Amino acid sequence: MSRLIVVSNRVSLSSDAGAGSVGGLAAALAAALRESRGMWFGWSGETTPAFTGQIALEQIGGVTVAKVDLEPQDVDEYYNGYANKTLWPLFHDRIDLTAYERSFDAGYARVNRRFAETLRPLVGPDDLVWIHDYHLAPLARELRALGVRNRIGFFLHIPWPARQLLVTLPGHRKLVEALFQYDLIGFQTAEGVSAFAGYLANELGISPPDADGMVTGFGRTVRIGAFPIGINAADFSEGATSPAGEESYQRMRDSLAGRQMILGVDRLDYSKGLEERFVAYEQFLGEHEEQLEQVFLLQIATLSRDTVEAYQDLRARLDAVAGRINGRFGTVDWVPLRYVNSGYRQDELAGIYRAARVGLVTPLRDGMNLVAKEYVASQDPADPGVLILSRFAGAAGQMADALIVNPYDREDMAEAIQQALSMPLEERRRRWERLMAGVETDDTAAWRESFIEALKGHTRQRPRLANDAA
Ligand code: ADQ
Repeated sequence: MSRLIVVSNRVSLSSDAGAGSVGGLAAALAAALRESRGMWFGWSGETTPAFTGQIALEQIGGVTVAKVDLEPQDVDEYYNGYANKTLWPLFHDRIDLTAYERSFDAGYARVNRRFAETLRPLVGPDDLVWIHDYHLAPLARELRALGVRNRIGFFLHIPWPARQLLVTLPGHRKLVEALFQYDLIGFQTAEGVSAFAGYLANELGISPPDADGMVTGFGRTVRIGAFPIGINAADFSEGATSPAGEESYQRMRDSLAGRQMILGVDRLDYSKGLEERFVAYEQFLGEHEEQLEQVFLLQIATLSRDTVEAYQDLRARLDAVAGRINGRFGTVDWVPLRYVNSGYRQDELAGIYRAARVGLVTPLRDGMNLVAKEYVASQDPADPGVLILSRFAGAAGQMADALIVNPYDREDMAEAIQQALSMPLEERRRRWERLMAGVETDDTAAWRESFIEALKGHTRQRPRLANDAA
C-alpha cells in the first residue's frame, strides 16, 4: 500500500490536544494518514537563527509528524509576506491590500526550496504526496527538480481569483506554470476550476480541460477538479450534546434571558465581512424597534495574523463599530452586540452554535467556510436555527436552503435577519433537514477519499456532489 505524505504550512496535529479540540481538517487528514501509516510534514511554528533542515519527528496517534524550524527572515518574507500579505488578499479579491515586494517573492521561493530539500529524503518511491494551500504552490516544482517522480496533488483551500485580478501579481505566470508540476490540482468549487481554466485559456492559450478535467500545458498534463471540503457532522451533532457541549449550551441558554441569539464565528479576517455584518445588524436594529432588547448578536472573532497591519486596522475598526452599536442601542441591562476575541474548543463551540437561533455567515469571499456547515450540524433537529449565508462563500453552492445574502448589501442582510428570526418552525425544519443531509453526505471523508482516489489516478470522472442533478 502506498503511504500518504501530507504537507502543509503548519501541522495542525499536536500531542497535547485534548478531546474535542482537534480541528476538523486535522482529524480528517489524520484518519487517512493513520490508515496508510503516513506522515505529515510542515513548519514547526518555531524559528531558528540559521536554517538547518533538521527535522523533529514525533508519533501522534499513529501518524508520523515531521516538523522543521524556519529562520525569522523566512517567517517575515514567506509567511507574513508572500502568503499573508500577497496571496491571501489577492486571492480574496483585495488588491487594495495586496503587497507586491520582491523580497517576499524571494522568501517564498526559498522556503519552498527548503521544504523540498528537507522532505526529499523522506519520500519513498510509492508515496502519494498531498500538498495543501497557497503557502506551498511551487513545492511540486522544487520536488521534481530534486528528482521526485511520485504522484503529487495540490489542494487550494482558498478561492482562485478572476484572471483580471491575478494578472496584477508580478510572476503570475510563474506561479501557474509551477502548478503544472502536480498531477492533480483541487479547488473548493466548480467556480474555482473555471476561474483557473479561464486564466489558462485567456492568458496562456491553453485549451479547456476535457471531460475528465485533464488539461495540458508547459509540456505536462494535469487533472483539475472541484473537491468541496466538508466536516465530520457527528463531531458537532454529538459534540453539542456531549458534557462540554451541553454545559456551554446551558450557559448560553441561561444568558439569553428569553432573547434570541444571532451568532457569528470567524477568524478575525477582512475576508469574513465582519464590519459589513456589524453594519447590517445596526441597520436591522434601526429598522426594527420591536426587536430591540429581544435579540442580540454574539460575534466570536478569534485573533489571527495580528502582526499584519491590515488585521490590526480591521480590529480597531471592529472595536469602534461594536462600541458605536452598543452605545446607540444598548440599555442598562441589554448589550445588543457581544463581541469576543477568544477561541473555544470544538465541543464548546457546538453547544454555542446550538443555542443560536440564527447563524450569520457572511464572508465577502471564502474558499468554502466550514462554520456554515458546523452551525447546521450542531442544531437541535426538533428546533433548528436558521443559517444566513453569503453567496460569496464556496459553501453557498451546496447550501441553497440557507437564506442566501449579498454581504455588500446591508439592507438585504437586515431583511434576512428579520426573516430568519420570524421563520416558522416548520420552515426551519424543512430547510435544516435538507442542509443537514448535504453536510452529512459531502463530509470530510468524502472530500478526502475523492481527492486521494483522483490523485491515485483511479477516478477519471469528477466526483459526484450532493447538489448535482440526479
Ligand atoms: P478559514 O478561513 O480559517 O479556513 P473556516 O472554513 O470558516 O475558515 O474555518 C474556520 C475554522 O476555525 C472552523 O472549523 C471553526 O470552527 C474554527 N473557529 C473559528 N473561530 C473559532 C473560535 N473562536 N474558537 C474555536 N474555533 C474557531 C480556510 C478557508 C476556508 C475553508 C477552510 C477549509 O479560508 O474557506 O473552508 O480553510 O478548507
